[in-house]
Amino acid sequence: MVHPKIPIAQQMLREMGIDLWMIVCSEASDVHSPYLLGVTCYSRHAIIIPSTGKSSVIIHQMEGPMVERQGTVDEVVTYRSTREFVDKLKEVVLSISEKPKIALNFVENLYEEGGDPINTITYGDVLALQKLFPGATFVSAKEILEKLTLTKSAEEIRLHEKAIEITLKAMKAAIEFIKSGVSECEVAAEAEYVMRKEGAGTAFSTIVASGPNSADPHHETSERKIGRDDVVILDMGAKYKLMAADITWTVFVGKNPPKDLEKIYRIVLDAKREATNALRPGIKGWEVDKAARDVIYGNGFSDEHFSHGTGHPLGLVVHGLGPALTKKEWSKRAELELVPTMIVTIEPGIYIRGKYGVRLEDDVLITEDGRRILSKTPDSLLTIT
Ligand SMILES: [Mn+2]
Repeated sequence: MVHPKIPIAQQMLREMGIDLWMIVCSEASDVHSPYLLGVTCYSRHAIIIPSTGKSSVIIHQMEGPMVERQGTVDEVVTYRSTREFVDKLKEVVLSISEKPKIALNFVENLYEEGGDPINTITYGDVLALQKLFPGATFVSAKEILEKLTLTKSAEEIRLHEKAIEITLKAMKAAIEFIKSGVSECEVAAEAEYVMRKEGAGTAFSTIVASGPNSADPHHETSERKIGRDDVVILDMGAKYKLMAADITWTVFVGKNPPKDLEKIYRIVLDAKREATNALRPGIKGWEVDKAARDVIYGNGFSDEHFSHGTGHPLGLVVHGLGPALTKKEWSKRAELELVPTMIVTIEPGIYIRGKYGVRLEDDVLITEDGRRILSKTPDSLLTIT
């Protein structure tokens, strides 16, 4: 069966007066390729979706059969040489139009508007396409990709739920593995081993941040050995059939967590609850962020301690398209509204430089009348003895 979202893309192409949408990539550099083909391909290939008529992919003969078995595009055209790739690409595109208007996966005004996850076509590809199709005009496929990936089908929601279920299993296994003397990377390996065994991959490289490292929100997991009285932040996400999870827990190694740490944990928990309760269709990204930030400000902390946004949409990549759940001053996308069937993360944190940090992150589905929490952190600080 042709991918159910291809007819939606074609409808949009017609409305926008665009002749075709092309995804061209190699080495699995564009996640929208496996999304539409149903399988990850590494050779150079071009997916071509015309505004009317048959979708096709031009792909190396080595990968053609597996794409054909997926059956998500109408036609699989195979090539053997680079010369043949070019010839067949020209043939397919020029049969659609002599002077085609082509949508590509890039974003205009990238630094102002954001949208990094879809800004995947390389400058080299663009130069090659301009040379091949001198009569063509190239426009951004941003709107199409937003429409296709921001909101989820029932099946896609089910896959996200499965990714979340696997992530929670991995989280629990990793926490059970933590003891004084094991390194951050050993804990991360334990989590990722569980994800692999459960049929998933990783949506991003697992973050295990211990002791003072936990004060860096995006700490790069190191060989540091975890010791007694360390705070440990674990931020991980499985990717199951391209759908991601993103979950963060914070734990303490030792019997007696300091009182100020327990207090911070409760504040972050309160901030997470307030932001989660604010979630509903129509609310703007910054309004959700404000609900969390007000709790954190109200307890004497500032943007210096909570240096990132409250959350983000979960897409085909971890930081998906659409509304940013952050301050208006920090992103234009914070003005965008939440819509039903989106999945967002809620992940407030407080970081005390040189000391420790606390971050708690859940994944939440936006429903027609509110929200459904898909993953939930523990209600109190877990202590590992
Ligand atoms: Mn996240």
